[in-house]
Amino acid sequence: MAQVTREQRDEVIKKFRYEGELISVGTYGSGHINDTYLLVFETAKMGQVKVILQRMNRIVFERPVELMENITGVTSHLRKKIIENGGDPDRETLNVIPAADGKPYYRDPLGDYWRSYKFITDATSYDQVEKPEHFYQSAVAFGHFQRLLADYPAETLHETIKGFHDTKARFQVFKEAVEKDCVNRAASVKDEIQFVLEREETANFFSGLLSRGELPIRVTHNDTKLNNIMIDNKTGKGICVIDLDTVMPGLAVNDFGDSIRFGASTAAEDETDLSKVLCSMELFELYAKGFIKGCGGKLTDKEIEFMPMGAKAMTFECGIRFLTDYLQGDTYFKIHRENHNLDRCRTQFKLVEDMEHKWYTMKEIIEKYSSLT
Ligand code: ADP
Ligand code: GN1
Ligand code: MG
Repeated sequence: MAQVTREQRDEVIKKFRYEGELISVGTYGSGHINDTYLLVFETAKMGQVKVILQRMNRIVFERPVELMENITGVTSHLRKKIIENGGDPDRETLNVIPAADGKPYYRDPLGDYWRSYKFITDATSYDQVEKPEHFYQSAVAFGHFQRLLADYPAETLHETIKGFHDTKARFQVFKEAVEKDCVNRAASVKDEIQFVLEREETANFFSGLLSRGELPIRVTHNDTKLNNIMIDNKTGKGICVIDLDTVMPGLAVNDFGDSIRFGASTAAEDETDLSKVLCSMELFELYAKGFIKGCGGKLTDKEIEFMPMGAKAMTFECGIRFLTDYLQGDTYFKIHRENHNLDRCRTQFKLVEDMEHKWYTMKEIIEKYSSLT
C-alpha cells in the first residue's frame, strides 16, 4: 500500500470537524494493519484534546463502508450497556467521530478510507505484559466484552474478512504460496515449511468440531492481542477493548487463544533470539482464570475443554499467516525491517513447539478452572 503523504493526511484532517487548534500530529501505536495517527488540539473549553485518526488498510479490508457499519452498530450497543451499568461510555468503548458530512468515515480523493475515534485517556495499550495483573485484567475485559455482545444480532454483522480464522483454509493458501513461490523465498525457509506441513491436523481441528456442531458460534473480537485493549493507568483494569475491525461471528476458543499467543509469550512477537520465546504457564493460568470469569458462566464445557487447543491453533495459524506473507512478498502485515515476517513466524512456531511440550500442564490448568463457570 502506498505510504500516506503529509499533504494527504493534512487534507483529511480538514474533513473532520475537530474543535480547537491543531497543535501536533504524529504516527501512533504498533498495529500491523492500519495507519494510526494521534492528533492533539488546543481547545478553549477543554484544554488539550487528543483524537485518533486512522487510514483503514484497503488491501486487508475490501469493504470499509460495511466495516464501519459493524463498528457503529457494535459501539452503539456497547455504549447503551455501559450507561445502563453506570460506566463511562467515553472511555469504556470506542467512540467514532463522524466526518464533516456526518458519515462515520471519509473517503479521500485517492480512494483511501479514514475514520476517527475519541482518544481513550489515562490508559495504555501494552505490547508485552509488564505486570501479570494487567494480563489478568485484560482477560476479564475480553471475556466481558464477549458477554456484552452475547445478545447482539449476529446476522447483521458483515464478515469483514472472509474465513478470517478458518485455519484449514489458511493452511491451503499457505501451500499455494509455497508452490507459487512468487518472490523466490521458499528455498530459504525449508524448515519452517516443513514445520507447517507436519501439523495439518492442528490446522483442521476446529473446522472438524464446527462441522459437527460441537462448538457454538458467538459474536467474538477475533484479534484479542494485548495491545488491542486499553489498561487504565490508575486502576490497572482493562477499561476498553479497541480494534473492532474483526468483530464477527466466531469461536470463543479463538479469542482465548489469540490472547495467549501474544500475551503469554515471554518475548516480543518479533524477537529474534528464540531462546527467549516461551509460553509462560503462569501467564496462561492467569489469563484462563480471567477469561472464564469474564465470560460469566456462558462458556460450554467443550469450549473450556478446548481452550489449550485454541491457544495452539491460533498461534499456529498466526505463524502460517506470517510465513505466507513472507512467501508472498510482505503484502499484508506492515514490516519495519528485512525478514520481519519471517522473524514473527519463527516466534509463533517456537511457541507452538513449547505448547506441545507443556500440553498436559495446559490441560490441567484449564481443568482446575472449569468449575468457575
Ligand atoms: P491496527 O489494526 O493497526 O492494530 P488499532 O486500531 O489497534 O490498529 O490501533 C493501533 C494502536 O493505536 C492501538 O494498539 C492503540 O495503541 C492505539 N489506539 C487505537 N485507538 C485508540 C483510542 N481510541 N484511544 C487510544 N489509543 C488508541
Ligand atoms: C494484526 O491489527 P493488529 O495489529 O491488532 C492482525 C491479527 C494478527 C496480528 C498479529 C486484521 O493485528 O489477525 O493476529 O496482527 N489483524 C488483521 O500480531 O489481520
Ligand atoms: Mg491493533
